[in-house]
Amino acid sequence: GQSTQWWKNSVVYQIYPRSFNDSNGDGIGDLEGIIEKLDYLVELGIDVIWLSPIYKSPNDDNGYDISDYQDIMTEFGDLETWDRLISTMHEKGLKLVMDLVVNHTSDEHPWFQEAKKSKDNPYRDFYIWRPPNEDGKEPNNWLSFFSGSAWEYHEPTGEYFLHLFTKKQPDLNWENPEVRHKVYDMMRWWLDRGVDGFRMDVINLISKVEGLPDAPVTKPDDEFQWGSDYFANGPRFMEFMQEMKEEVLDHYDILTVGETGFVTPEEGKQFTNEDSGVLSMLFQFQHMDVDAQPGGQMGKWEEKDWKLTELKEIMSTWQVELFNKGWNSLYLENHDQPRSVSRFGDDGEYHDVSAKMLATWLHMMQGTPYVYQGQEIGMTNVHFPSIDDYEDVEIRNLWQDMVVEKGHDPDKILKAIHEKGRDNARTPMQWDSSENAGFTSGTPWLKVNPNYDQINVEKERENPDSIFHYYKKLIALRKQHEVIVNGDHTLIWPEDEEVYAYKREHEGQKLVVVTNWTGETIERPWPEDVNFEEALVMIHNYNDAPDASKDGMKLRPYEAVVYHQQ
Ligand code: TEU
Ligand code: CA
Repeated sequence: GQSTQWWKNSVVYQIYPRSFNDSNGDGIGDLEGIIEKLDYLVELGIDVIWLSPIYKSPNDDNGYDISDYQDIMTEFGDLETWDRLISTMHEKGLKLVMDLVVNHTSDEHPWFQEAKKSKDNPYRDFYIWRPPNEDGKEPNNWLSFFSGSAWEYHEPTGEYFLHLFTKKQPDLNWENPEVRHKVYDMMRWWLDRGVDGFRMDVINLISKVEGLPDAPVTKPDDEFQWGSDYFANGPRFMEFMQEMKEEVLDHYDILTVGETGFVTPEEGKQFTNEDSGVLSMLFQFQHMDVDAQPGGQMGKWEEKDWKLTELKEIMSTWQVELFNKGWNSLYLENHDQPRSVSRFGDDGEYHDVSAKMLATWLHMMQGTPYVYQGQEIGMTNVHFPSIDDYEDVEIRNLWQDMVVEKGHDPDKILKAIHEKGRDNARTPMQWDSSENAGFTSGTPWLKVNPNYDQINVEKERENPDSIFHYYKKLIALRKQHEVIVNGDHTLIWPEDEEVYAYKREHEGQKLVVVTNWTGETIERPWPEDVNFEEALVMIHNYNDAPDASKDGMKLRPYEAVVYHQQ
């Protein structure tokens, strides 16, 4: 390939367009709204924008159900606006990464519209169809990511089609070379239009195990079972990706990031390997599962007590395993995850320091950091009082399945939604303290978080000690110190359940990152191989100096400090 690996020095900002900025008062964010805010992102210092899907879509899953890959969602604008967006971005030195959703299409995509016409339609084999089983039921017992069976019966042709997500998101049949080549053509079309890379949605689900065997019964009371063994990292995944690489990726100097749940560091190393790999980097999910019960997608709704040492084990394994072999992406939030300050920090008393602590902890690691819109101002989870306030199809299906059909306690399910629901990340961006947080002059498609008068961009920009200005510093530091990009990674005090500390080293430069994950003041010895006289504070999340001496340090609630020694 001709990759210059520019993405190793980059920081990416994710925009969920529907919730970012509405330019015309219809309550829905749009491309024009993004153009209006580009200078804000330049000020923050990021290099790349990853845009969640903006293609034509009936919006069953907010754009992750695409009905035309080569046109823009009506609510978001049109291709002319998109051209203006990317050219304005390029003028300002920003790159654009688009979402590539090719495990499935919308059922309103012309391919599916054709496919469902008859069994011998030329497009039939673009999707995965099976006749009913012997009992006239679903072809297998697979559970959908979004509750219920992963199969939907199509009466007129007497067959079921597979949909790992909603029934309006039929899975494409990647075994069919025509499907693959249509996808590659479409990718080239966007790349030739100037796109700087792709974030590949659930890309490691594209190859399913032959015969689509029943999943093992792990929940005997449930009708459908979690089948990821048969659809994640499937037998032909690497082959398909190698083909995509040869036909498309290798011909452009781009960033590719695979959204790959269910991958281990070993697989991650293979997928992102500089010579034989197929992606610049990937999103692993092990750290996002640290507070979820095992057993697949539904596990996230069940609370789990977790220990800091578990997170250390996960993160340091990724850091160490991929060092000089592959490349990590670093994230704590995206449009599918709850807000990190609510989840891992403290969104009450210690809101500001804990948001800064988490940012420090993440941004000082090796990899490409991703900032999700609103993370840079410490946006929090939302606790809507009623299920009717929620829009997300995963949440709605969960409610239908658990409360309406199975009779579970609604309060318990609502609580789980407050903790983990995807709409936590999707409430409109909080720009200022005017009505609807300055997001729209109309009625927002999803309610704003009522704390917008406290937490918003305008306030954050005015206050030099804000989370926003802290993010700016962190992003700038990465550009100034090579050790942040290239240093190796060693855990300090791996058994510690309260303090997460690690060391980065590169060509005589040393960084020591010390973060307190509790709301208590705690004492620790001065880290062993750091010279107290020589160590300088590179960044620190309290306004006064850290309380440290040769003999030890006192860490206040959620305190984070980075020492630099050269
Ligand atoms: O998400 C894939 C995925 O696995 C999600 O179901 C994720 O685990 C979940 O949202 C967290 O519980 C991608 C997109 O990011 C998501 O928005 C889409 O709904 C999904 O694919 C289908 O395209
Ligand atoms: Ca709009």
